[in-house]
Amino acid sequence: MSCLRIEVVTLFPSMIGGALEFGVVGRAIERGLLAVGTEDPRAHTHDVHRSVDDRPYGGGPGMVMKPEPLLQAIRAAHTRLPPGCPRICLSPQGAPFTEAVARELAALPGLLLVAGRYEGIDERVYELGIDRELSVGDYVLSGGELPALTVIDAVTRLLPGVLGDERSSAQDSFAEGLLEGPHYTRPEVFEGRAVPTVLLSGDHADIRRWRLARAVERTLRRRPDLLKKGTLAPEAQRILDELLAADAAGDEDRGK
Ligand code: 21W
Repeated sequence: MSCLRIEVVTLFPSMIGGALEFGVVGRAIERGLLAVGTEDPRAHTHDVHRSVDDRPYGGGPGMVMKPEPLLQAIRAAHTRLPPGCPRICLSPQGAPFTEAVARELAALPGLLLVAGRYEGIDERVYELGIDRELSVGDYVLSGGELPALTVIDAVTRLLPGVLGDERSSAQDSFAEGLLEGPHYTRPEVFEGRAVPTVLLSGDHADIRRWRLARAVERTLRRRPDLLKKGTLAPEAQRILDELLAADAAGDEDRGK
């Protein structure tokens, strides 16, 4: 049984610890599949005020994380990991964090995640103590802790033994690269809305085809960007072609 070790450098260690008690990640830790530690840069300050930030050279609004305590915290945390583990800073300037990146990280024995606060981090910390930068999306957050937790969550789900066989193999290859279609459970009619009858039919081939069609349709309407890579399974591509042909016919009828 392999175990992934993650160290998080953060000014708010309890924000990390508190979020890891629940659900899939909490169970992975209980079962020894994941271990998470934290390191607080404030523990590496020596002045009376325990300062971790300072004013930006060149002026401007906000504060910048000072290099000394942050780099010392990174080095202290890195020594608790197997040799060669990547030091990753969560940063709005980072490369996009994707499922492909999560798979890459889940194959490693350890990760060091650096969560920043304030307007930014002194550039020399990146030069001396960071191997790679990741962003979780194009919006402004107040710090790197929620992105660090996002990475931990996505990576943990990919560790062997964390999800049951059922859920890990459930995503069948036909539906790869697609959004999921709708889900239903009891009752059969809820506030006048019935469950689609195909799901009650017991015809598993029919159900699978219907689910794939709903997944393709939803992806086309909500996330057409996901379909521009030409990586659909042949059966999914055929459904997409039919939907696009139907859309084109509809446009024609409306005189477009
Ligand atoms: C955000 C620090 C923005 C500095 C416009 C208006 C880590 C993050 C973070 C943060 C700025 C990630 C500004 C997506 C994120 C993170 C803190 C720049 C402030 N710009 N992924 N105000 N979004 N954010 N200046 O924010 O540390 S990964």
